Amino acid sequence: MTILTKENLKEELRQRVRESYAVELEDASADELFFTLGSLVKAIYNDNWRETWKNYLKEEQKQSYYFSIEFLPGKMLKSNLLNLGLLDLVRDTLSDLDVDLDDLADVEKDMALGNGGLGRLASCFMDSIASSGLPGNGNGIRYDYGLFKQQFVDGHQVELPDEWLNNGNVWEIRRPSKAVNVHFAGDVYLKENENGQLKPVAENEIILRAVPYDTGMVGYQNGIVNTMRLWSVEIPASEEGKYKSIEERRVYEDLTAVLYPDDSNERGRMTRLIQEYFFVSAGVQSIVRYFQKLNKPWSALSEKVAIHINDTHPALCIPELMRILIDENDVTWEQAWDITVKVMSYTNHTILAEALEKWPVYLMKQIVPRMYQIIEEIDRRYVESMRGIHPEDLIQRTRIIQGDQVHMANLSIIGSHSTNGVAKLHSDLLKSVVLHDFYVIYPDRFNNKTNGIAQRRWSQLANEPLSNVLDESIGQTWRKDSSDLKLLMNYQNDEKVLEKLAQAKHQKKEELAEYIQETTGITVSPNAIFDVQIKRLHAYKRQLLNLMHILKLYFDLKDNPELDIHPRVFIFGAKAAPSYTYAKAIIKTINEVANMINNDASIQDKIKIVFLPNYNVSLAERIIPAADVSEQISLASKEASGTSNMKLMLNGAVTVATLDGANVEIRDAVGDENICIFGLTEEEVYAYYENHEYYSKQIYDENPVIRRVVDSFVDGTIPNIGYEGREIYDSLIRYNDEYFLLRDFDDYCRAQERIDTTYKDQALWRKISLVNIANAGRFSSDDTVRLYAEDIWQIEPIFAHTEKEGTSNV
Ligand code: CR6
Repeated sequence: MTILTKENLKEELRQRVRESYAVELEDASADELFFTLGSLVKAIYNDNWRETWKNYLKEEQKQSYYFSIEFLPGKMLKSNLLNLGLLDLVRDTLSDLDVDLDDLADVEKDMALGNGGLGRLASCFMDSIASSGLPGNGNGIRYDYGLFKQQFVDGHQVELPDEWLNNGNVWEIRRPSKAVNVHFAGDVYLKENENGQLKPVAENEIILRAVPYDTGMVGYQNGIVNTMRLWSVEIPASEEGKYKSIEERRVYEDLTAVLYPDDSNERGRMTRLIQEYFFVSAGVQSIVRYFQKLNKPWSALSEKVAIHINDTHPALCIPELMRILIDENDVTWEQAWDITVKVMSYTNHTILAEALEKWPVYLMKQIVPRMYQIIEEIDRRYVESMRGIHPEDLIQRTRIIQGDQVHMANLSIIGSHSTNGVAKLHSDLLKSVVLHDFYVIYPDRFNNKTNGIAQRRWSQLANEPLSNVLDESIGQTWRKDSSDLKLLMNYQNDEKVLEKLAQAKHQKKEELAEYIQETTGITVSPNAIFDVQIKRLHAYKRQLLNLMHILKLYFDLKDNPELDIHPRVFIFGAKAAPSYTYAKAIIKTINEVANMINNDASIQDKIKIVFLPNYNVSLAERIIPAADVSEQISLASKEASGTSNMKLMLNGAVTVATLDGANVEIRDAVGDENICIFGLTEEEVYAYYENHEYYSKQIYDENPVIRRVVDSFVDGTIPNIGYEGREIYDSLIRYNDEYFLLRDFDDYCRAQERIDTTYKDQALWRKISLVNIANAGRFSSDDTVRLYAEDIWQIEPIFAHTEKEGTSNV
């Protein structure tokens, strides 16, 4: 073991490049260098990884397992280096070799095994759990293809496969010795065994092998390395003979090929259910196997293990643990149920009814017959236990099996000891509206855990200029403890610090402007306001409201070219689900409006629109540090939390927001004068629902500005759109504007005017921006996971190695 220096780092790299690729360091390609460096970094933390899990075992530490069908870590090289305390050393060493670390880091493909906020949150949690020294692990699926790559062809979204594994994945370790079998389908019936117990007997099952691929989750300079375990499917050797054709085999081999297969057809839905049971069963089996090593009675399981169900996709954890306990280990139903409820906890991430998962009974019976039998029994006992305590209609509304559907949220709540929402408002809405029935039954199970972000990635990695200014002004403690960002409040009136912050922002805007030029050919000025909306494309998030305001501005400028507005670049990043035609129509329309306005010389560059394709974690890292304005404009009550709002705030963007999701808490953190709030409140939205008094057509008829904007979608103003414009028009007028865009439009435009006026007063703007950075600390996922650990999982930080031991040895 030697202490790492530039010299021996170079030597290590030289040796490894020779061994792996038979070239000299100086001749290695970027790919070769990346993989060499990656494997060296892994070798550096492997000792700590082994130590960490051995310690857990030795100390019999209670561990939590975060089951999530999505993880979105993005690129890992720089974050691992940062967390190991090696970023500067490696950067300097490479620079001696004329290699730029950032170029090398770009070689890594984003690990994009998620759709959006939910998956990214899971990865922020992984980072924070390790960084807080908490014994917690991830459990998910190793998809061969990540979220599709988005391209625009003639303004339309086109989806291309994301072949992220093509060149291999340097971070993962395949562990065939830890593989387990997962059983699907077949006929399952109960038969008495020699001891008089009823046990399931299965015939004609399909057995698949789940092979884990482990990735180290490196804690921030604390010597802790936890595990994210992702499962991949294989055909077990014993089953080889069963498949008659390659096609038949292929169906099962492809099970973990893609993330979220299209669920609009039968085949897709089926695959999705198989995926859910696959990673749940494999994960729970491996946890139980670990527990058995401890030689404890089953009653101790909840003292050693906490399983978290991230949204309902892993809800089968509940019947699966029951199955293992009662079928395989002879635990009584009553005891098994008591253990299961203590072990499980659940997070709800949405109030949108269409996103609450339900499975048809016939499909469950077919694919996971034993799970279905156990769910039936859970349901039967639930109904029985509630009779006489609660009214029958309440029981019927909350039971798991209703008609021909299995309600996964109901299963998750009934089978766990904790249900939480992801922001204060969201958790309140769960209690008062969406899950009110359950709140009546289990008031003590409900709690809130406001989301957070891995602040190190979104400040130290993504925004070095800002980080340097922070170091110079408030010292370095914020790097470990983001609540120290508060110290920046002392510099609200310090011209020097304000100026340096502005320069840092300008530098990131220049970099983004360059990237925009390279990737889209659009020239934008870093002196313009960079106004950013980055998130999945969904009607409730109201990218269309943003576009409508842009069109209004455009018409204002056409009417009055001298209109004094500060130049603005509206930047979008958003993917639409492949089958979501309305969202795709909005993408096409934004792209066509962009073409129209960007090429209209009479606008004199006062407005530019840039829709950057393929929004992902890496692109977010470019955009967020350069943003002046953060658009968080969902209809109040619809966005459970949002997390880009937190990342943008941390980088000094000023938020234009409805009082939705975590925006409410951002407002509380910075005060009304440092955020631009507009629009209906959640109470007002619900009042409309109750009174049925919303008529978008009336607003349209009475408001000429709105009429002009809405008409432009269908009257030929915007070139090259056809049915897309009609679809948008119809959604607003014919179908009565489900997300109240017309109602919020005027207020939104006023908010945008406030942004314009404030930006022109640079002294004021800079101060507001500073206040946002200074108050972002409370949205650190370090704090969020600590609360999960204390309130829900009941796990404790382990004794961490000292910094030296943990980070700088090879
Ligand atoms: N789409 C919420 O909509 C929240 C994340 C993470 C979402 C979003 O507001 O910030 O989860 N919900 O909690 C789901 O995925 C179901 C999301 O990402």
